[in-house]
This record gives sequence, structure tokens and C-alpha cells, in this order.
Amino acid sequence: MLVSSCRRAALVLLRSAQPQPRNLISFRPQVSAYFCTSSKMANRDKASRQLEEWKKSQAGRTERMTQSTGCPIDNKTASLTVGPRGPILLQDFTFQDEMAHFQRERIPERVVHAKGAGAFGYLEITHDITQYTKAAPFESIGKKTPLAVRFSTVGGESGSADTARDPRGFAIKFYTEDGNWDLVGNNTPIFFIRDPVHFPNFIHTQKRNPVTHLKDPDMFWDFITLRPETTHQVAFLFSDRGTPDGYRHMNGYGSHTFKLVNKQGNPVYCKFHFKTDQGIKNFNRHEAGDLSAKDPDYAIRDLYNSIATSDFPSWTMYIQVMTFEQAETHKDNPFDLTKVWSQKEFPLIPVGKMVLNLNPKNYFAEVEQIAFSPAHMIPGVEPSPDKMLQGRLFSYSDTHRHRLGTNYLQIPVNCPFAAKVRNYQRDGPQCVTDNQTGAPNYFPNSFSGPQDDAKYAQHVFPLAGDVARYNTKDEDNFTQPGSFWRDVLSQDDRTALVGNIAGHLKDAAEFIQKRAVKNFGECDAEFGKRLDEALQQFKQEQSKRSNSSASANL
Ligand code: HDE
Repeated sequence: MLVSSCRRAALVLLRSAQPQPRNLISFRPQVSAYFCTSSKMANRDKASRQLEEWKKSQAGRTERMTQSTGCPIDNKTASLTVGPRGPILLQDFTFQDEMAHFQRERIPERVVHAKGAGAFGYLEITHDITQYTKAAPFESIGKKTPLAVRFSTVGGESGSADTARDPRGFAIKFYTEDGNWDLVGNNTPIFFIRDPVHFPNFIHTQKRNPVTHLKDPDMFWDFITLRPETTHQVAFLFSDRGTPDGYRHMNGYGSHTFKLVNKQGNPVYCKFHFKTDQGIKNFNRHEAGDLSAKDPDYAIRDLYNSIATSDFPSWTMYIQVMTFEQAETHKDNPFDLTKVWSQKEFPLIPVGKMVLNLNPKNYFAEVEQIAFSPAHMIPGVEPSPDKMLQGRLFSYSDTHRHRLGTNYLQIPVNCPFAAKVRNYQRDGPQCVTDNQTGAPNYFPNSFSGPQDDAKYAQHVFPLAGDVARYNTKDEDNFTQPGSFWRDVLSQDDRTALVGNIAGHLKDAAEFIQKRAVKNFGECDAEFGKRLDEALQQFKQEQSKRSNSSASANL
């Protein structure tokens, strides 16, 4: 009797901890009338006042302090000792309980995208795209689907600066009636590589040198210049778009090519775009550098404060659509993640608006533990053959099982609360649900276990080809970055791009610099020439500096 009521209580608690769809949509944080009386305090932003606001929300109530078992604690100011000078007794469970938990506070940080900020909100549909997809969020105009977002930098550790030059992660989790759909994208429509086999090596070049534990001036540019398919993304990254002003002033992209399937079972290929309604704003390298010292958490603070003051950021969602016939005959490989789809050929189709209107209640519970995976799809959205996407379909759930455990989908922020999970999985470490109570744990069965349904079958398609390892290094790497240089960037943008690359590349070995100049010159001769000149200038300045310090030492 006791056990079953405990279980019920636990379930009620668990459910109340989960973000509820309606709450998310209608939630409006109190932009409350809480102003400090002292003029010094009045200048503090919402993020800095979090503790004061908490106190206010408690309205003078003080809760009983307990051990993690719920047992009340008599005195938290001293350990239990024999006499005032100790030693400590093993029977001091209040002390043991706290220390043992403290020793286990850290979970592994994400191997990439370790530093980030999260928020909740919704997607509201403004245009009908049911001719392309049966996916639940797009069912009808006006439909709102609750969602969680996590923005991040990629290469740095969890304590690194928010304004570092890096792509920004732009990951969205839609809580739909058909389960959670994760669109795990970036703020760039392209990526450095087109075959996932390179990913761990590429990432190693952005991390620390295994001997010096320092960022290494050669590793990144060595890899980049040996794999010229990186050129397009590197040109994007070293423009001022590589240092966006926080997370609100940048676009988001699903980046990969996906497949959409409609109610009739007809497929198209698709790209997802989220254009910022706040307008694009970037820092130049000097501003970004200054901020990394003055306020390394700039982007987290900016997002938190904007939501806390009801200045809710939003993005307009679009798709691009390509038919299977167009994909077969197009001059470019439509599944190559280093290339964009021309918006002239494949115009943006408006879909809806994504609004973020709710800050996390607790960072660790709802942001550190949120677990996105490109494999978390729903009927109506399917993978394309894009090798990079295929590689990611395995990686993410695998890393979550390591980082968060087998039952990571039971953690409230990850649990598909708008759908009901019914299957034949049971047990495992940290199983915190009712474990599907008495339902049969094997299939097929004759005892009312959950049943599969052919209406959810994926789109059927033929495939053929020679099984081999295809090196994609020498595919067309330079046409699109060339037109990025000529047609997208302004004269000022090009000057910034050259300065940003040279300022970073100047520390690499000379043979690597030469290879970089050659690759950028393949995009556009002027690009290569200007980069070469900028590097020469750095060299001259450097030798002038070392000559003058040598003569000062004489
Ligand atoms: Fe990721 N990536 N990635 N990535 N990625 C991770 O998953 C990986 C790629 C992206 O806020 C990891 O949970 C591989 C492209 C975001 O929690 C890991 C490949 C794009 C986030 C992983 C890629 C992304 C991640 C690390 C090459 C944009 C943060 C921790 C095939 C389209 C999500 C984790 C969050 C995180 C693997 C390339 C976006 C290791 C193998 C391309 C936004 O699983």
C-alpha cells in the first residue's frame, strides 16, 4: 500500500516536472514590478537579480532543510565530531550524503558544443505545407507546437567565451503528438566536411594539442588546407558571421537535406531555414575579442535577459523543396553538406514562426541534460542519403547513452510528453518511470501489449550502387565559396574576411599558409592575392618588432 502510493506520488512529481505543452505556449514570465530600492542595485539586469526574484517568489516562506532521503536536518553548520577538535563520526549521514553527491556532480561535457544556452517556446504555423509533409506540427495553420532550443558554440569547453569565432549550434526539439522531433542544426547552411569519417579528426584540430594542452597554430589550418572541401564553410566562418552578436541575431538552418513525405506517401527533398526576426548582427574581431575577456558569457546573458524582460526572440521558418527528379539531374550533389541550394532555383517557402518565451527553470536539469539527436524524427520527416546526416543518425543517441545513461529519454526535458511511450524496453540504470507497469514485456503477445501499425511505414525507395569507399576530396570545392566572395560579401566584408583569416593563419607554419593561399585563390584569384598580401604584412610587422626588441636588448 505504502509502496504503491509512493510510486504514484513520484509519478505525479515527475509529470509536474515535465514542461507541459499548454504552459509553454501561454507562459509569460512576470516582467514584474520588482525594482530594487538602492540606486546601485537598480542597474542590475534580470539575470543578475535571479536570486532576489527567487526570494520574492517565496513570499517569506522558508522550507525545511532535509537530507536527500527527506529526513530533516538539525544543524548544517558543523559536522558531527567527537569533541570540538574531531574526528568526524562515520554515522554523520548528513555529511556523507552531501559529500557523496558533490563528488558526482559533473557529468561528461558534450565532446563538441559544450558551451550553450537554452530556452523554451513554440512553433506557430502560418502557411500550409501539407502538400509536402504529414508531420504533426504542420497539420494546420495556427497550430502551435511546444519546443525547446539550445544554442551553443562548438569547439570550446564549457567555460569558454561565447564570442569565440565558431559556428553556433541551433538545435530545436519539437514536442509533438507523434513523439519528439529534433532538428539539430547550426547557424550556417553548410558544414566543413561532406563525409562523417573525418569528423573526429577535424574536431581534434580545434581542441587542445595533446602535449602542450594549448590551442595549436598548425593543427586547424593543416587539416583545413589538406581537405579543401572545408573552404566554403571556412570562408563563412572567417567572415564576421563567425562572431554573431549573441544567439538572437543569427539565422538557424537544418543544414542537411531531409526528406518530407505527405499523407499520400509522396516524397520531396527539403532544407529547413529559420531567419531571425531580430535582424542579423555580428561583432567584428576586435569587439568579439574584447567581449571574450569582459563578458565571456555574453550570449547566455543576452538570451536570458531578453526572455526575462518579455522581449521574446523569434525566427521565421521556411523550407526549400526539391523534387526527386530535380535531385537526379541537378549539376550539384543535393546531398553535399558543403553546398547550399540556390534560392533562385529553389525559393524559400514560408512555414511559420518560432518564438522563445520561457527561460529554463534550472540550467542543469533542462539545458545541460537536454539530449538532441537527428535520429529523433516523426512520421512525415525522414533522412535523405546525405552521408553526414547518416553518420549523425548513429552518433547522438550513442553519446547520450554515455553522457546521460540508457534511460536518457526519461529525463523530463527529453521525455516525449505529448506522445505516450509504449514499447518493450524495460529496466536499465535510473529507470524513473513506472516502467510500463504490468504490460507484457515481449512481442508478439496475446495480452494487449502495444501494437505496430503499417500506416507509419517510411517512404519506400530503390537504391543501387557499387559498394566502395569514395574519396570526395576533389569534388567541386571552390565554385560556391568563389561566388560567396564575389556576390554575397560587400567590399567591407571581404576586407574583414581577409583580415580575420590572416590574423589567425599567421601563426601557422609557412608551408601551411601557402597551401591556404592557394586554396582561397582557387575560389577567386583576388581572394588568394589579398590574403597573401595580408600575411606578408603581418610577417613584416613581426620582423620589425623582433628587430627592435633585439636592438633594445643590445
Ligand atoms: Fe554534431 N554532435 N556532429 N553537428 N551537433 C554533437 O552530440 C556529430 C554536425 C550539432 O545543443 C554531439 O549531444 C557528428 C553538423 C549541434 O546538445 C555529437 C557529426 C551539425 C550539437 C555530435 C556532426 C551539427 C551537436 C556532441 C558529423 C549541424 C549540440 C554532444 C557527421 C547541421 C546539440 C551531443 C546540443 C552535438 C556528432 C556534425 C550540429 C558528438 C558525428 C553537420 C547543434 O554526438
